[in-house]
Order: sequence, then structure tokens, then C-alpha cells
Amino acid sequence: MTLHRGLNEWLEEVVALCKPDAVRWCDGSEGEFRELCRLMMDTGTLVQLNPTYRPNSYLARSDPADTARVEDRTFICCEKESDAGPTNHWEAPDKMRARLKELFSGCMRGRTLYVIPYSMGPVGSHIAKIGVQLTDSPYVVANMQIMARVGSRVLKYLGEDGPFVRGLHSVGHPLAEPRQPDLSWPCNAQNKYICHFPETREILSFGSGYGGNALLGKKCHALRIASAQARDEGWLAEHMLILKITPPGGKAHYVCAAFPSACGKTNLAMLIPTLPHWKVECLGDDIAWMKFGADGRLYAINPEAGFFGVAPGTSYETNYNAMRTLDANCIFTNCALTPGGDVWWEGMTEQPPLKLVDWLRRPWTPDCGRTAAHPNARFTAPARQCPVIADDWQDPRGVPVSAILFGGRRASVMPLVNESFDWRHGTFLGSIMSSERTAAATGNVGELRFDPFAMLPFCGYHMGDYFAHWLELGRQADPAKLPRIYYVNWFRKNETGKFLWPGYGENSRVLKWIIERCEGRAQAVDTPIGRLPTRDALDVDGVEVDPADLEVLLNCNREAWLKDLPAIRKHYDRFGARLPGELREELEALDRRLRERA
Ligand code: O2Y
Ligand code: MN
Repeated sequence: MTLHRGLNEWLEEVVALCKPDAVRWCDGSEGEFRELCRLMMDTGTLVQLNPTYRPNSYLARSDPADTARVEDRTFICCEKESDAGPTNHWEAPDKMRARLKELFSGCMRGRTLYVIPYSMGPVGSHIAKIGVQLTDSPYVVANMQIMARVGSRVLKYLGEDGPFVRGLHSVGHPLAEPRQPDLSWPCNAQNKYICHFPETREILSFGSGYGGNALLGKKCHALRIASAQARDEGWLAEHMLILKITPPGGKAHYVCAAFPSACGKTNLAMLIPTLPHWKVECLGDDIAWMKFGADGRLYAINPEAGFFGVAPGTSYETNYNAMRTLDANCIFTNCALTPGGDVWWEGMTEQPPLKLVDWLRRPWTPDCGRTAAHPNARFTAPARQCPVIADDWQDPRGVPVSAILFGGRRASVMPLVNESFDWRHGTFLGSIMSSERTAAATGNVGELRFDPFAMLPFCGYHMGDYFAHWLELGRQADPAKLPRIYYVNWFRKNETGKFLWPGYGENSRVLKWIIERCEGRAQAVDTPIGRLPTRDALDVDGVEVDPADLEVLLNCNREAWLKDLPAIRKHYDRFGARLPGELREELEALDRRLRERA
């Protein structure tokens, strides 16, 4: 209950439209979490895992038609189509509201409407923002409890007239008869809509109960709506992990990093350095909000409180710290179930168990020819449980950022690490982030897929304007206080397809060079594409990398870069007149430098 008039009026409107049987204000307590999990065990949504292995943890199996974010059903609904830009699906707000009004009408019959007040970021932080999600999904409530700060303390902070982002969500499956049995994963696969109204800071999500479609604090609020808010208010809402790195006997530095999916973002966030006495700690694995402090430096918070990570591929070998984070108090979605009542997924152990129940609840054996877990199977885990969570991960002031990393998955062309000349050049590097198409993706293998700033599916407005916003922040700031910007590539291969760099914990060597550059202690050589480590500046003591491979990793290959330029030009052409002239100039300057005699 609240005295907030705006919230009460909105709730009344939603109740009149959606017609739930009951309304429940979520307090965010442990008791509430356990009660909702019990309720979901009764409806078959959850199975409790064996508490000997994983106390207070559960497995959910979704409808097979509801297993991932649905980009083709994701809309930015702003007044002018041109403001959504070429990378978003657009619909006129009035038209979309009318369509959704029909769908939401009576959609919560037979269900409880849960009111989830949540804070993205530590409650009361000047960088944090409040949202309220109204949902008919107890699965969403339980996951939001892990992923955000939820409940009474948020409501109290919101007061009687505080601003908040409105998020309305329904699985879109009313229970017509009072005693109609529920489905274990109710959804409305034919009518999914994930709609954002950046001008009025609203989210309307219908038909899906899964992840980024339904946990509205995450991608919908913390990236799509927040990116528009950040543009209006002079800050940055980014798809970036945050890590803390401390040299032996030295001062801690904070690094934010943006990578497209399947580039090991969670692994980097929780990396175990191979370099003796270097320490890496985690503040966040997916999203960073950054604001300038009174001292002119850029400060970051992780708006989230948990990790919604991809399970397949996660193991004690690839990410020990993530595995330990999953020891208790987690929700697993679309993983396989072992006979002993634990979860399993591909890559978790070298040998799969002899018998499992797969994510579709079918008996599974290693020779059956199917994967046991869905490739997008997830864990929802409290960040505080991460063994290397930094002690200041919830500092309401945020942490000062020394460096920003961009990266992609490039088998060729991109060196291991490249330092931008300045913020503007760094913005250019972020805008041309790309990976090569793999056989799994549709299209021509090897063709470049651009994902600028890893924000392609998450920017709530025209991406050309987003580039301009980055440039503008750089212009307003003291250049000496801005984070340095780097482009990294852990995925360079030779002609036989072998990775040239070992990756994982060895990436700490690249972080070391970056930190030493920030402290003015490491050497670099100017090249046409940026500043690369000199051969002896990168610490490769004790790592097995062929000197010839190292040469390739730390080299600017002019011919290969020149071959990439037409694809970059074509990528830029998408943004038409809204591509900032400075970025076009950066591209032409790069072209000139590449053609100059070495
Ligand atoms: O498939 C989903 O619904 C989740 S997508 C996701 C989840 C956690 C972190 N990142 C992502 C992403 O797509 O970038
Ligand atoms: Mn992400």
C-alpha cells in the first residue's frame, strides 16, 4: 500500500482493465519468495532442487515457444518514427496503446496482480532509478526479487510523489473458469509484444514470461528506457560489465566493458587472473549506468542486484566464481534435472550424467542426439553470493571508471588490444563493434555483423543520436578525467582455425597493460588504428603463446583493415543524416592513415 497518488491511480486503471482476481503488494521479503515458490511448485512451474546440493533453489521449465528475448516483437513507440531509428521496430504510441488495450483487457482474470516496486541501483543512490512493475506472473516476482532491490523499502523511498518508470506485464493467459487449472508456464506465444514508450517512460509487455521480455527492470528499463533518460539528463546507460582490478600493492581501478552476446562477458566480469598477486573483483556482469561526479570523473553503478546468466558452457573450468555463485538461493530456467534433484547443462561437466530429465521434461541419455538443456537456459543468482563480488559494489556514489573496453568476436583483423587516441576516436571504435558471422547465424559466413556498443537490441532511440550523445559527453568533459577507451579481441585465429590467445584468466595480462597505460607506466606504439602495446609492454611471462602469434596479435594489418572499410561505410550509411559528422571524419581519417606509407 502507498500514499503515492500517481501509483494508486495507475494501479486502479490497470485493475479495471486487466481484471485480476486479487492484488498483492510485494514486500521483497524472504518469506514472500518462499511462499511464491511453494505456490509455483503447486502449479508445476517450479521444482525444488535437492537442498543438500542447492538450498532454496528451484528449476523452471518454460513453454518451448517462450525461451528467449523476441527482438522482432520488441517495439520503440515514440511519436516520430524517425526518432526510433533504423535499428528498432517502431509503432505509433496511440496505435500500439489501442492494440495493447484490447490484449490487456481481462487478461489477468483468475490471477493475482503483483505490484513490484523496484530500484535499479542501490536505493537512494543519485544514479539509481525507481520502477514499478505490475505483473500476473509469480515467476517474474521471484526473479525480480533476485535481479533488483524490491519491495517496501523502495516504496518508502518513492514517497508520495516520486518519479518512477511504469511497467505493465502480463503472460496473456487469463483463466476463464474460476477453477480452470493453470498451465505450468502460461504465456501467449501468438501475441507477444514488448513495447517501450521512451517519451513517457513506460513499458508494456504482453504474452511472454521469459527473461528479458518479462523481467522489466533489466533490458526494458535499465537499457531501453534508461538510454533515452540518460540522453535527456546527460549520463550513460550501457550494456557493460563492471570490474575492479587491483595491481600488487597498488591502487584499484574500475573498468567497464561492452561485448555482444557469446563473447564471455560474465567470464570476464568474474575472471581469475593468472598474473600473480593481481586481484580482479566483480561489480556487475551486464549493465552499467555512468554519471559524472562533482570531481569531473565518470562514476558507474550496476543497476542490477543479480545475474541472469547463460547456463550452458558455464563450468568450474570456464567460470569458477559463477559456479560458486549458484550454490544456493537461485532460480534455474530450462536446465536439465538430474536423478538426484540437481541441475545440469551442456558444458557443466566433461562427462554428462548417464540419465537426465531434459528441459522439455523428457527422459534424456547422452546418446539421444538432443541437448539436455535449452541453449538459452539461464540461472538467476544473487550478485552478493559471487565469491569475488567487490566490497563497494553497492556504493551509492558509484565507482570512478578508469577504462572502457569494447570488443567483439573477430577471427581476423582486430588486434588483441588497441587504445583509442582520445574519447572521440574511442566513440568511433564503439560504433564499429562487430563480429564475424558464424555458421550458426543466418547469412554469409565471415560477413561482419555490427553491434555498436553492444546496444543494437537495447538502444531506446535513434542510434545515430546515441553516437552523438557519446560525443557530446566527451566534449563537455575534462579530457584528462575521462576513462580511456580500448578495443579488445580475445578471439583472433590462425589459418587453421586455432585461437592465437588463450583467453580466460590470461586476459588479465591485457587488463594489466590497460591499467598501466592509465597510470602512465606502459609503452605503446602509434599505428593507423590506435595505440598498440609494444612487444615488451604486454606481460607474457609464463604464458604459452608462440612469438609469431604474438606478432599477429599485436599488429595493425593495414591491408586487412582497408578491406573492412567498405563494410564499415555501409554500416554507417544505415544512420543517414543522423550519423554524426565527427564519426564520418574519424572513418576518413582512418582510411588516410591506413594508406599512408608506413
Ligand atoms: O534471453 C533472454 O531473455 C535474456 S537476454 C540477456 C540476459 C542476460 C544478460 N544479457 C542478455 C542479452 O541478451 O544481452
Ligand atoms: Mn546482456
